[in-house]
Amino acid sequence: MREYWNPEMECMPAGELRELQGRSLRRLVERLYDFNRFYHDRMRAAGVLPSDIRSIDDASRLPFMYKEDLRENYPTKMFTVPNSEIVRFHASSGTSGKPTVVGYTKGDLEYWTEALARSLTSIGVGSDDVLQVSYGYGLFTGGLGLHYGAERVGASVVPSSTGNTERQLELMQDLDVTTIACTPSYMMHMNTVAKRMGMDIRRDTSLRKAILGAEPWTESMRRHIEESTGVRAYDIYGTSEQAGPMFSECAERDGIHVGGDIMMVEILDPATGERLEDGSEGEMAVTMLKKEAMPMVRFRVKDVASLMKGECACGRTSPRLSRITGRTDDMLIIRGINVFPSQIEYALMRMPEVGDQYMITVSRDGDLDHMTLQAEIRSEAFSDKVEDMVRIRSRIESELKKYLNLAVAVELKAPGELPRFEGKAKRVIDKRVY
Ligand code: DLL
Repeated sequence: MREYWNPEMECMPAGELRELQGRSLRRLVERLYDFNRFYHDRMRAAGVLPSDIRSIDDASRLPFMYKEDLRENYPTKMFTVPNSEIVRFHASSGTSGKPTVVGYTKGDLEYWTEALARSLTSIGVGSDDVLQVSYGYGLFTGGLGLHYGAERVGASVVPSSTGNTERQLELMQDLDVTTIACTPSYMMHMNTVAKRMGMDIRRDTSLRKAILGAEPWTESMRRHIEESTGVRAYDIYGTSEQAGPMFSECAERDGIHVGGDIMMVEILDPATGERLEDGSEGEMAVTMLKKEAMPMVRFRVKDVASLMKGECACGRTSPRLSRITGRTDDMLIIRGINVFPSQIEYALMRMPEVGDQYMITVSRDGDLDHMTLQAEIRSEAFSDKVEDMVRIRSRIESELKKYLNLAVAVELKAPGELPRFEGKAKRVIDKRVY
């Protein structure tokens, strides 16, 4: 079993890494300035030229990028390579009706897979392991990302994707799965279903490790999962704009190791955009140093975390990220699917029967997340006939399913029935306890 996948990069002295990052950043910025109208204009507006970027310390002179920029340039105007070089697309929820589309060149798939090979090796997953990938395959990056990373380290992959939990558990048992990759809530759900089937994951399977991410979770959830299933659980992080899942904790489980040659992380004061010191919590901005198709420079991820001080006992010198403790925007993650309240509003606004007032409640029933939407009906559309109301409700439910790719239970309300707000409207109640 290898200790490090890429010791040269993972254990590079800090000074050398900064130099490498500086060179990569300079190259990236030169390319963007010359070949992409968006970046060119942004840099000019900020009064910065590629020649101003001499080292990584100059990064703070570069303008930020936001998710809204991706939306405005939907679907591919941010791409900096010809279409012939794109070999894959993924997509994630946008803040309104359209998703964010991410394109990948062969080179992008390469650094993504490399990042995952490093992460899996650091967790101790290798050719003796059978890895069940229970993240969704498809437009979501979790399934295919873990899949190729696991193949790269020589693990045997069970590409079971999400759903059909009983069958997944049978496969886990029959194929001697040692490691699972899924969301923490799906891990808990699997355990509940296993119990229902008379199966004890600890006793009846070879599962010993779980690579969990794609949604917020906490140390108490980790303890709960470990105590109830006997696995050792590791945190893995990434976003589709970065490529997908990429960086994880190592066996020490003392922070998420970020491949500094691949991604530069800054922690910012969300209000001022000023860079904060290591150890302070703030909003992440990431610069993808190797990304080709759709570069990200100082992209405001909206996740809240800190960069950890000191070095990890595992010997890797790479920067370490704390757990993600929250977000600076209102994005919800429900069953691993990102949902912006603005998307719901956008979908509702297009339905003539629906009024202006709505309320979203998210709860956890057992281990699964549920979303309920209460929506006021316009007086013109309101009817005493139950069948009319049922028809409207089903239509709203199916429209929301189409927009969000998520089942939402809808409750119709009479005009004036929902609370009004004098100040800022509070339209989301999240009752989940992490
Ligand atoms: O969730 C990629 C991923 C797949 C990560 C599988 C890990 C495992 P998106 O759908 O773009 O990509 O969602 C990204 O999910 O900005 C965070 O808010 C949240 N998130 C991801 N990992 C974690 C984590 C994938 N370990 C958004 N802890 C991010 C907390 C996480 N939040």
